[in-house]
Amino acid sequence: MKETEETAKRAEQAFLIGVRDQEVPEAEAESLLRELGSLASTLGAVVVGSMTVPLREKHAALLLGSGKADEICAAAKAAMADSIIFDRSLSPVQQRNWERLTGLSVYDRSELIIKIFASRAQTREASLQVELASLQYSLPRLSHSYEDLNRQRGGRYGTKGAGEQKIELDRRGISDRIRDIKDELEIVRKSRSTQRKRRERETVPRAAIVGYTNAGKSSLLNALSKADVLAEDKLFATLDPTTRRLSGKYGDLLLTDTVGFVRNLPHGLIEAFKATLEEAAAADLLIHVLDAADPESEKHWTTTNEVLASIGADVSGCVVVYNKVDKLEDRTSLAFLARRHERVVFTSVKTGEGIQELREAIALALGGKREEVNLRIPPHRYDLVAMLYAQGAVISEEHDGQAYVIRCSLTERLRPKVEEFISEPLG
Ligand SMILES: Nc1nc2c(ncn2[C@@H]2O[C@H](COP(=O)(O)OP(=O)(O)O)[C@@H](O)[C@H]2O)c(=O)[nH]1
Ligand SMILES: [Mg+2]
Repeated sequence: MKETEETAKRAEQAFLIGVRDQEVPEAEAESLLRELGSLASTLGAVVVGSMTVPLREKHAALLLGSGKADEICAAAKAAMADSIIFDRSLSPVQQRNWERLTGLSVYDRSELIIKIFASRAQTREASLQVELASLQYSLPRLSHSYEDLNRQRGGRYGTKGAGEQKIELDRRGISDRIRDIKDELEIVRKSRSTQRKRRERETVPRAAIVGYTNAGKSSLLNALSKADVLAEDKLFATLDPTTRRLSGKYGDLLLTDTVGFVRNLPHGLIEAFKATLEEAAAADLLIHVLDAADPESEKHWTTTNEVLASIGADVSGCVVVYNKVDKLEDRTSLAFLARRHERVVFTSVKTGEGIQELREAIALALGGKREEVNLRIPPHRYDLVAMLYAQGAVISEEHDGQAYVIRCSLTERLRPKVEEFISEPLG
């Protein structure tokens, strides 16, 4: 029992296996492996080692030859790994064989992605999409592995309805479940407006960080909140773990890290991905992070915007961030990029360059959507005055004998709350 508790507290230690073959040359295999590492850390795992192996012919039992398999097994154990994650699809049989061989939890890229989606799904729709994807895409593997993970780690993963229940389902039960999910999805989609109403009640502006996995989204979120002492104290338990609250001269803001885009996302996962992204992407401001040193970043820019547009996100006025500029030997291309985007910041989390500029760009972009007004608030509604102060919206306060006369700067979110007390709009 004690041992289980300790395992549950410790982060999963993952050993990653990249695979190169005729279709995936060395350089691409390495970059896919880096992406896999970033995905693993998104799930909260710690990467304790990795290896890229050549695949000349596929072996039915273990994908790789038994000599390579033994080598991987030894390396993973030496690194004290709890799990081995393959960058290539494993069949259910191969997965089982690997687990028998190593005694560790073994899974592949697709399953890792589904686990991330499951852990990030905030809405009913997203949870359903993730469950649907997991049932359709790789059920035998998943059911087996969720069961395994739940046993090993006290049910930390897939706890949002995507995992546990379906283990008991037989094949017929599964197709029934798929039909039920599709029915429920229809209903949930129709009631989307309810979710939107809930969001409108939030008063703090929200910004979401989007972009490809490995661009540095989580690093930037950390860097931005670290520079802000207040942010640490304000890590409210009610916020989901990917959201931080920042404070600044323009008032508070919530900054959300989203599930990153993934290269070659399996088709069956696209809807689940969009649903997971949707809630965050409805933010007041999008911060689009790109890897300045990645030759593919131009392509990533286009794909990201296309997907965001398809889920109805507002990509206009977004803050574009080219991160990892420390990796560039030649910076001449940045001048071109600077002209190309309306709001662009060049950053390096590694050196700290541009982080302050980014904070200002975010504040400015959000501030641009503010409106200055005069309010006359009666004494019995002092709660509204207090709320405006809490939001950092108050510019000046006076009392004219009957009411509080407040000059303030309103966000789109705040406006409806105090609308009836607006006495005169200011220029
Ligand atoms: N050289 C360099 N590496 C960075 C920078 N920002 C992030 N990284 C690294 O890039 C990898 C991916 O970062 P992460 O924040 O996990 O990316 P995410 O997947 O977009 O959240 C990590 O190994 C980071 O340490 C940067 O500005 N410069
Ligand atoms: Mg991340």
